[in-house]
Amino acid sequence: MIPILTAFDASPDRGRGLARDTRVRWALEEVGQPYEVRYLSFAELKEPAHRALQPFGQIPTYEKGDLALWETGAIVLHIAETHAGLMPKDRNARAQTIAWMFAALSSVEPWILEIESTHFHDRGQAWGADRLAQAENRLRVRLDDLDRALGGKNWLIGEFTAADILMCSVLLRVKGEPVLDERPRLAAYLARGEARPAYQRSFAAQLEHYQRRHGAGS
Ligand code: GTB
Repeated sequence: MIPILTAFDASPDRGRGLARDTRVRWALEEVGQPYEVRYLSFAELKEPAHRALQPFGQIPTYEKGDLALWETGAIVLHIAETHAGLMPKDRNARAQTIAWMFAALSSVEPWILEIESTHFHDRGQAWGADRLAQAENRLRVRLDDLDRALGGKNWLIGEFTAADILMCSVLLRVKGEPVLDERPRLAAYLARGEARPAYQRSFAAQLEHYQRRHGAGS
């Protein structure tokens, strides 16, 4: 049975791979699981049919047989638990992998989202500059800690796991920015993730959809 994902029909990033379906595609590509995609307009996201799959009216979702799942952390964990290749067999290494998956989504990603949200919503507000400075500082501290924990390893727990898919996907949001470039080990870690053929395929698939539907130059 082929899983079906949902994704933006017209991703606001014009297919640069920043929407969260890319991390799910990446996981599926890593384990060699073919998938289909149902593309949704912004209006369709908020319709009852989609909210029945995703309570918050967001992408991505994952349907396979009688399972309908949402939240990228849960989806990637499910893929890792039902296919070989993304989750170590050793019990402690598995627990460490899951810890890093949570860390990517609850200890690192929120500060990146806070910066983006402040840029977007609070630009020009009296409190905007202070809020931005605070979020940027928190992110710097978190990335210093992440850098130290990664150390000289290629991947978070040594071997490549589902945790690296989530952590690299989160770091992609600050790719090319000083906060990442000033931490060369983290920039190199992200580059290793992006160089993986499975990531390349996931990126190409979502870009191909955007360009076919909306044009390469738009
Ligand atoms: N915690 C959820 C998860 O991990 O699955 C968050 C899901 C989520 O934020 N989905 C976003 C969404 O559906 C798309 S990924 N938003 C529509 C809505 O809430 O109405 C976030 C995103 C969107 C666009 C870009 N971009 O253009 O660069 C990047 C990331």
